[in-house]
Amino acid sequence: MVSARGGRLVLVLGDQLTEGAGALGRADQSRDTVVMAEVAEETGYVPHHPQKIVLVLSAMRQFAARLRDKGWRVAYTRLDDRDNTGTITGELIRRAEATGAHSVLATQPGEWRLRQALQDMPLRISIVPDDRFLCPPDVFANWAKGRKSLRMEHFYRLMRKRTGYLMQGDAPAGGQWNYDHDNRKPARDDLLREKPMRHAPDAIVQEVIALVQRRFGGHFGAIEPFNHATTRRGALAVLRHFIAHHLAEFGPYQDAMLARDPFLHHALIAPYLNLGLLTPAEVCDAVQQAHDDGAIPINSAEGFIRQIIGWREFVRGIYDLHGPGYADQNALGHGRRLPAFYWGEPTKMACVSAVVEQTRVHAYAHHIQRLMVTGNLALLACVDPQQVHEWYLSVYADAYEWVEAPNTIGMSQFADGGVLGSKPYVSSGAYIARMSDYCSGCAYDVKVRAGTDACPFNLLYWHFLDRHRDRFEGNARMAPMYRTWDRMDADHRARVLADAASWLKRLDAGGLV
Ligand code: FAD
Ligand code: DLZ
Ligand code: SF4
Repeated sequence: MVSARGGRLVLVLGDQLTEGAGALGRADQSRDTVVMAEVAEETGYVPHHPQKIVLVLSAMRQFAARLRDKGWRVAYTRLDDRDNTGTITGELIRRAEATGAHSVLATQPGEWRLRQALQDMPLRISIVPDDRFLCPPDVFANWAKGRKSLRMEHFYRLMRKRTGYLMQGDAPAGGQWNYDHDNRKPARDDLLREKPMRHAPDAIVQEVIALVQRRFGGHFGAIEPFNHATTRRGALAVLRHFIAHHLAEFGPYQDAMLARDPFLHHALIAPYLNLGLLTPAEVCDAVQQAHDDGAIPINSAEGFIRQIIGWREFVRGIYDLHGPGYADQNALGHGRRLPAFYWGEPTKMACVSAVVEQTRVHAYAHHIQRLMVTGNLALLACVDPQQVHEWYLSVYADAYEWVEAPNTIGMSQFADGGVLGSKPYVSSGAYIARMSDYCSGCAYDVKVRAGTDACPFNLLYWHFLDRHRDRFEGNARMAPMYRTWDRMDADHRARVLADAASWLKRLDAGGLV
């Protein structure tokens, strides 16, 4: 393919599938060539869940077809093309030689790894900001400058004022910034709860499923049934479905967990936001509109908008601000191997088993399942945070390092030493018992606090606090837990610690725990 005279290569990565944004928004259709490439380096930096690979490659192929229909010249490399160099930069160099293009226009990649690779490439490159985010990096950096600690809640208020979502003049709609106290209800099984939309794989998706089956069939995770949208039209339909059927109940039930309903009232849009098939602005506009129309109570509208303009933008800001190496941190010095049950081996813990199984089948778990079940257990069991990070980056359809690492390394594992959260998210089994129906089907007893029947979360919780006493005792939010522990009978405390140690020993020996 020969580029028009003076034309550039315009790089579109697999998670930059947004028309009119970043480099695409600045490209010249009459002269430039869009470069998209399925490459081994991207499909192989972690053992991605097969559904995630199918999703990304299918969405890339659908997007390239749409660009061509709209008159763009697209140089597209398929994973099994014979001359595929295996890397994004290799493909850019190859396309530059083939087309005679002298320079590359790119949107800043999400990951530091690729940002570095593009800078090191022997081609002239111009990198423009990723303007799909609502908070430009300099605004985040200015907000963070001089602050002793970075807390999402403070950043979120700035974002409410900047964007105007759910604002009445300078005041928050309804009089409060945050309605979380209305939002902690456990859920019940409900056959009438609307189920997720179905997305029948079209010819493009079926072809990619066959490719992924051949090349990545051995990875953890079921390939089929594959039920993700792969086009913008499909992603918009998921957003509309969520707003029509689930948003009103999103707030109250966002922390609830049910063994037989992995999705409850969650939006299921993170894969599409992260690929670029939806933008955060249009998602929030739609939620604001639904609230203005009177269909959505403020606690649900606020709870949802906070996730997008608060948490999502906040973790992006933290990742950008920290620089490369965010995921390498290990502030608590944890080193245990990630237990085999994270990869589907059996466990007696009903909660962990249910979350891992739905992850295998759907490449999905909602926030509280990630944070308070699998994340909580890994932290309590002192698992090496890099192995935890690799797991989360692999197994979810929405996982990209810029969003996954702050959530895992920071929020979930406290491995950044408290940059992202003021205290570690650890809990005993009581929290899981309150928010889910897992415990009724478990071999362990959540009410038992010591002995072989005791819920491991109960044992490990105190073991963790005891082990990290020096670090956390002085933390105002943790001090009450140490007071509770200290008030317990000394024999009981010794027994809990011994039982936790023997549970961990059985775990390390590969026993069924
Ligand atoms: P909903 O619960 O319906 O929430 C709506 C939207 O808000 C999400 O689609 C997402 O875009 C945004 N959101 C909510 N919470 C967060 C958050 N903490 N950080 C960023 N965005 C948020 N999210 C990812 O997109 N990719 C990841 O790789 C990822 N890894 C995570 C790892 C751990 C250990 C934890 C605790 C959380 C992680 N999250 C990640 C955040 C959250 O779990 C997912 O965004 C959410 O479960 C996606 O499902 P949903 O679309 O149904 O979200
Ligand atoms: C996740 C992913 C996968 C599995 N494959 C590709 C690919 O073949 N080509 C591509 O351009 N992007 C892919 N991606 C998304 C990238 O890994 C993503 O762009 C970087 O992690 C930066 O966020
Ligand atoms: Fe999980 Fe403990 Fe409940 Fe079992 S008893 S499901 S391990 S919280």
